Amino acid sequence: MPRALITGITGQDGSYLAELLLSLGYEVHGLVRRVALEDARHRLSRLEGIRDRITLHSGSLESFASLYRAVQIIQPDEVYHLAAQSFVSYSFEDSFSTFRSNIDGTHFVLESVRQAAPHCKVYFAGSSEMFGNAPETPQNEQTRFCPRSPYGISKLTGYELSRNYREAYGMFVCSGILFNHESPRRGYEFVTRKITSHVARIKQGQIRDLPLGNLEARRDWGFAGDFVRAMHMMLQQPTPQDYVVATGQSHTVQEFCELAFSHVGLNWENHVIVDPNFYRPAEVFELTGDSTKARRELGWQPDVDFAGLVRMMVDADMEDGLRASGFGLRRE
Ligand code: G4F
Repeated sequence: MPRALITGITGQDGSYLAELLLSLGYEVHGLVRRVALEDARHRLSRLEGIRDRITLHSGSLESFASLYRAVQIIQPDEVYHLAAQSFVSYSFEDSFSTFRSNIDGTHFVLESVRQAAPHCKVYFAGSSEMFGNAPETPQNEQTRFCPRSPYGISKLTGYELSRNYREAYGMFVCSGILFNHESPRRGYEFVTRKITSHVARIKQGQIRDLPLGNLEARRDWGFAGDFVRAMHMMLQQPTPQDYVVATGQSHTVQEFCELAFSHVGLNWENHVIVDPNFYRPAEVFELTGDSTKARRELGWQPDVDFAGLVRMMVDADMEDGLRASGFGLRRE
């Protein structure tokens, strides 16, 4: 039975990936912060359905010793390094801690594997934010990186570290350059979940408005459940390589709003307020991915399209709202 260690297992991607690996017969281990183990109800909520089938280990991206210990004890065949400070806006507020978690954390994971389990394969979660304001659209593996945030810089450094460990030590390390991927498990700070959770609360009469920043920003949004399949596929290839993973279709924040509001019979223009507080010091205006290589070499393709994703997220937030207010329970 293959053994996998997932850092960031409590997050959106970590939870989908853990479910996928379990379904493929893996023994799944996750690295979580000690506080998460102490507050399991909230912090492990995404793992609810699989909690008794995975093994959690306490550790932190800030501690080489804890990562090394976990890798040495588990002796994984595959490590998926997903843990990070992943909110771009916050990286402008505290670039120092973003660099510590995302750069040192990645370095610690790579070095732990090199020392304690050198034959283990490693997946590094790169990001389309590394492209920033790229000189071409769509972006592929050859496009020049031009990050526009401390987060993008930190991910680019992690990507270069991964490449260097692959070349210098012959390790099997792949970076996935994933474009935006969303789901009902997305954190509320990201624009898609912010929109769908507000739409549900507006529809259910709890609030009136949705304050947003740049409505013109354009992103290539896919479904996280589709994207974690690509992570696993990369580590099953004969040689380690980096891949862009994206739907190839991009939409503006405004288009996301239009679709989300209209799905529940509302007009977005009656509720969305542009609030300059949500603008970023430096914006990435457009990201659209060209995942030809992943489609050709991995045989990967997404199942959920943009409209399906928006509907899935709004429906889940509507259901959550009804359940919280008791309507859902009464209806059952
Ligand atoms: O949802 P976002 O915060 O995601 P962003 O910055 O594109 O980054 C996400 O995707 C990356 C690529 O996969 C990941 F690496 C990263 O970790 C994260 O998951 O913002 C999307 C766009 C931005 O252009 C932002 O300026 O939406 C715009 N936006 C407009 N109003 C807003 C808001 N973003 C947020 N979070 N909140 C707003 O009110």
